[in-house]
Amino acid sequence: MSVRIAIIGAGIMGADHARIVAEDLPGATLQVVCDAAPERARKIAEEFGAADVSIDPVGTIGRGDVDAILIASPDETHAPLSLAAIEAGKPALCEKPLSQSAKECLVVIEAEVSRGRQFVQLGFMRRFDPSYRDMKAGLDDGALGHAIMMHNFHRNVEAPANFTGQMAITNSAPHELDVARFVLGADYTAISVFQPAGINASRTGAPVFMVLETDKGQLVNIEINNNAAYGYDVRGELVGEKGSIFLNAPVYIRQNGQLMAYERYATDWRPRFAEAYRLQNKAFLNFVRTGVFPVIASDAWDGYCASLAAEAGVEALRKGGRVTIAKMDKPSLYH
Ligand code: ISE
Repeated sequence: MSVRIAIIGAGIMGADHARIVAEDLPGATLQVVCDAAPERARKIAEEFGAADVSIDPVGTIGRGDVDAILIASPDETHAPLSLAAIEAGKPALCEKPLSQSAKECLVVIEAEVSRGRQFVQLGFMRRFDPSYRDMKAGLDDGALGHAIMMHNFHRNVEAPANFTGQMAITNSAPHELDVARFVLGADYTAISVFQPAGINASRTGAPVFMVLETDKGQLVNIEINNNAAYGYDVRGELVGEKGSIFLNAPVYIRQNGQLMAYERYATDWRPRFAEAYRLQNKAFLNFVRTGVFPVIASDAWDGYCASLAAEAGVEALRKGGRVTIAKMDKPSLYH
């Protein structure tokens, strides 16, 4: 029987997930599209053939004709709706971040622990991206030797109007905070955050530069530049004692003209990570079917670790200097 999925939130990511479920996920049905704005829900539902629409997220989660939830509503609703899914006993794929507060992530963790199973898969889709996957495999097979540094660049064309300065750390950087921790198999112990001199730091999407230290002694740097102007550009390099691995973005053509060769950048993250989203959602469908949590996916514990590092980053930005990161002991539910 087809798995009936409800999508909560019909914004950019909700629409993209609706497309994937409707067109690229055999065995899943787009059952309900729910959004606070009914016309937005209706538009996406009509475009991708959903059976119904709603403006009530918790009511949608509880419906008898819904088997699994995809949460793509604004950041501050992620944890409360994840809790509602756990309460209803339904698996949820929740967009990142799980919460902007590590304390709130712990509430989700406690809810899963008290039920003795995992329900929430987190949408840190880069773990499914083939370039990060191969980077991790290159490290794990020993070819690089011990990993010592990881460089990360995350650039958007233009920050959305609702983006505050801090959101570079709490909304954009969690991708790198999660994927670097995943690739290195390490945890963060401290973070320092810098901004270039002479910029208006409160400006929407002002650049931020972070340096993290891990419990294996590695250094991880992350540049977030949400107003890079020229294109969506995510780069990374993992440096080991015996070599290094660069990420390549999928680029299918190189154009020549006017004595120049050039490649096109995407306008945002969806084309760059299209395959990662597809594989992530496929893994979620398998999780719903089998109850076995996907080995490489992020879970509520990973969401907590990313939020803890982001919170420390916000503090480091505010007061300057280095902030240590101390996490709780990991409950045995999470591997
Ligand atoms: C956004 O929320 C995302 O999730 C994108 O993947 C990222 O590139 C962007 O910077 C974030 O703000």
